[in-house]
Amino acid sequence: MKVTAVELHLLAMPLVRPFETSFGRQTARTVLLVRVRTDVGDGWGECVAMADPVYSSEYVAGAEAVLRDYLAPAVLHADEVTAEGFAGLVSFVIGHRMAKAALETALLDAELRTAERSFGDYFGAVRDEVDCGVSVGVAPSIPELLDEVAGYVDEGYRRIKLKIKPGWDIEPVREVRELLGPDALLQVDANTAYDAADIRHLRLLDAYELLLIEQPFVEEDIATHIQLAREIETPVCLDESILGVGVAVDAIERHATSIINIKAGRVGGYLEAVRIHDACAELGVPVWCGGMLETGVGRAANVALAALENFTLPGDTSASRRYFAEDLTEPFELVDGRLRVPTAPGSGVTVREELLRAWAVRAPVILT
Ligand code: OSB
Ligand code: MG
Repeated sequence: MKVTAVELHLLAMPLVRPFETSFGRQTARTVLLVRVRTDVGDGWGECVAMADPVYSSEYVAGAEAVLRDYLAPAVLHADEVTAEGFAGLVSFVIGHRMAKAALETALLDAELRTAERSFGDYFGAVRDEVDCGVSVGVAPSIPELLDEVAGYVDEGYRRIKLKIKPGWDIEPVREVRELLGPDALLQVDANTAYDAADIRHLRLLDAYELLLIEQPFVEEDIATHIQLAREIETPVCLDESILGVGVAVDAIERHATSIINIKAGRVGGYLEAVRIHDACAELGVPVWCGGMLETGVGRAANVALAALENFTLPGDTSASRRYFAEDLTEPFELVDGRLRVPTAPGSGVTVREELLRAWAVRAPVILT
């Protein structure tokens, strides 16, 4: 197809409750959306970069600059563009995976809408609904944490993930395990807040039958994850470290991780995400779908990805209302702890253009 325009939409959407992690506290989601206009139709992609470079080095203003100055011109100057050819077209740009993922997804959406094929069908989905978990931020106090968790349990979430950091780890885990009972699925995510000196302390988590501990150490430090995995019974799961299929296979083979969190944005797009899924399946390593507080645009694609065979653990694919009072698309609603995989062409969801305007931080940048 021929790309005729790339639009960059910048929105601010209030979160229904603040989300606090070891790297900071967010009260709103700054969302960068990409729309491609092509000779066969339009497509949307959501950039998962956050407002500040605190989860990874990418951030919204940086992603916007790379899209505007490098990625959009590359697709606008090409005579023929396909989602599958996109990575090759922009391989001269190092990194900036979240920016690349957003544009690749928009291209794929345009392509599949034209072909009348859904993301799920294209990725290789084997189920029509996916088990959902919920990621629970650091709370102001233990009673408030227990209240929040109890609310999610009532809503039907099939797995709870607690954000942890030094000073907020063993006690909240102990209390939540007591609230949930021994059989409930419970895991923790440290977002790189610990270092090798904390290994003895982290071993205290073994008392609580956790599904996994996610990314305790900085993203480039595979060695300390290997050391922890040797010394702890709780499975170690990498998030931030996994930037592509090569790193994933390497980390698995070196026993740094035995479960992988797949986020398409972090690895450069859904095509790479599927490759990681396939490689993990071959190695017998289960995966689950991570989240980045996406709107319905990104959530639709995540849910389709989570419907692949080897996504055997519930994902951070929560319902729209866990994040936003009103979603940018038709809302994703939990039924019996699951979300339905969209079946309409492309992402299967429709952007509500009046909300796009209502929540805009500035007029869209239109590149031609
Ligand atoms: O580490 O998984 C993470 C949100 C923003 C950035 C990083 C992470 C998260 C979450 C929330 O844990 C996942 C979600 O509900 O979208
Ligand atoms: Mg994480």
